[in-house]
Amino acid sequence: MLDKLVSQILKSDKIAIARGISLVENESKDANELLKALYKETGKAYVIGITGPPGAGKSTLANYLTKLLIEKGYKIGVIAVDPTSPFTGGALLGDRIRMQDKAMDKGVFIRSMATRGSLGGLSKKAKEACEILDASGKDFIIIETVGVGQSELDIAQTADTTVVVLVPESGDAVQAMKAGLMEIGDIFVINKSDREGSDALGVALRTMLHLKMKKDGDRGETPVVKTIASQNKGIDELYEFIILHKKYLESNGKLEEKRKDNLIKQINELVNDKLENKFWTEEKKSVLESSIDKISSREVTPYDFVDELFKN
Ligand SMILES: Nc1nc2c(ncn2[C@@H]2O[C@H](COP(=O)(O)OP(=O)(O)O)[C@@H](O)[C@H]2O)c(=O)[nH]1
Ligand SMILES: [Mg+2]
Repeated sequence: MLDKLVSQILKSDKIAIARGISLVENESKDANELLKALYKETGKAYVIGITGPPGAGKSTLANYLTKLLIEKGYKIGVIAVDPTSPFTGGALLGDRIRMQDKAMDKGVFIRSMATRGSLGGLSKKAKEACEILDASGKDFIIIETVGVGQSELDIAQTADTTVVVLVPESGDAVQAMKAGLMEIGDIFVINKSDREGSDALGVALRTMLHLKMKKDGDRGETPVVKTIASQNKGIDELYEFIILHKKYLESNGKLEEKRKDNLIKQINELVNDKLENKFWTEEKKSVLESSIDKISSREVTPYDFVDELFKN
């Protein structure tokens, strides 16, 4: 059964891709086997991360960027990791593309992943979904995440190019810096440029990015692009900057370096998961449960308790 799924995914069959991602999402036992079987075929897609505050226009931007990439003849996968998306009433990813042109729908696979369980788990699942899309032969994969929590920043960081979307009303650039977005952005987008305050945000952003450049050197000024995503404006320019960044990474071995760093992180996470699962046997869990009162009443210290757990 798995063999068939693998070969269908490699043929870019949509239903098979969807099933594969469901296996990953549901933490099915087959998911690991599937990922193992596909691994050799991964590493070919270029991953674009789009992150920023809720409502900034990430989905709208992703939609038009997808459209542009499809028009250029590329095969695209889109993963939207947005725990808030069903409730914000924002643009539903993919709807616009589907409505505009049925033919365009062919080269694109779009999937939303919502929070089921922990966000940390979601970041792992999103990366695994990415591997499935990669193996299926997509040229570009776009991952949309809300840039608010650490694990979402983690997802954005695994992208080859990370696009940070800000809007005039989402507070100033200082806010973005606090959220850790300044550090991870390879390209900054000021969306909703039809609204007041976009020039001021641009000035503040450039000042901060200038300081950042002094710190990390050789790439030059980080690009800032103004867009009006809802009117499909500025997307061409964004695309140009993505390609420029891609060429920059590819030309100096940085892409390979970045991906190797990410692999080390991924392996660390897998080891941690495995160790944790192995460690917390049912017996240990019940020992913890029955000891918590003693620890809470200061009869036993957490430190001695853990030492004791490791002895068994
Ligand atoms: N005025 C204006 N509205 C926009 C622009 N881009 C997106 N929007 C709207 O902002 C809302 C949120 O967009 P959405 O793409 O769902 O944001 P996300 O939460 O970041 O994915 C939607 O109603 C969009 O139509 C823009 O450039 N200008
Ligand atoms: Mg969205």
